[in-house]
Amino acid sequence: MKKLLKLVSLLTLGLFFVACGGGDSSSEGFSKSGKAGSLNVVYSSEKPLVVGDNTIEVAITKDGKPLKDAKVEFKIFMPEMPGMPYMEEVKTMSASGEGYSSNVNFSMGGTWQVKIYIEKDGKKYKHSSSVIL
Ligand SMILES: [Cu+2]
Repeated sequence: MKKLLKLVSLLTLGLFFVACGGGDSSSEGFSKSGKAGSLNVVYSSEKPLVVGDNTIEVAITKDGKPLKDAKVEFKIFMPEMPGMPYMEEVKTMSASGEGYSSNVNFSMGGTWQVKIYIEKDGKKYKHSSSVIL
C-alpha cells in the first residue's frame, strides 16, 4: 500500500513537471532562452504555444547588442515513434524589429526538439532546445 502511494505521488509530480515544461510561468506567452556559442538567444511567442500555427520571435544579442542582418533558421523536429513517422519543419526567419520572426506550425502535441541556426559574417552558431505542447 505504501509503495502504491509512493508511485502515485511520483506520477503526480511527473505530470506537474510535464504540465509546466518549457514555459515562462510569469507571463501569459512563451519564452525560452539560452546560448548559441558566444551569442545569447531568446525565442518567444506572445501567446502560449499551441498545436498548429504559432508566431515565433527570436532575439539574438552579442555583448548585449542585437545581432542584425544574420541568416536565421528555425527548425523543429520530432523523432520517429511507434505509429508516427519522423516529422520536421524548417523556417527561414524574417527580420522583425531588432530580431527575427516566423510562423512555425507544430503538427501535433508532444516534445519537439528545437534548433536555431544562425549565420553572420561567415560564422555559424547553433542553439539547441526543446518545447513540450
Ligand atoms: Cu509525434
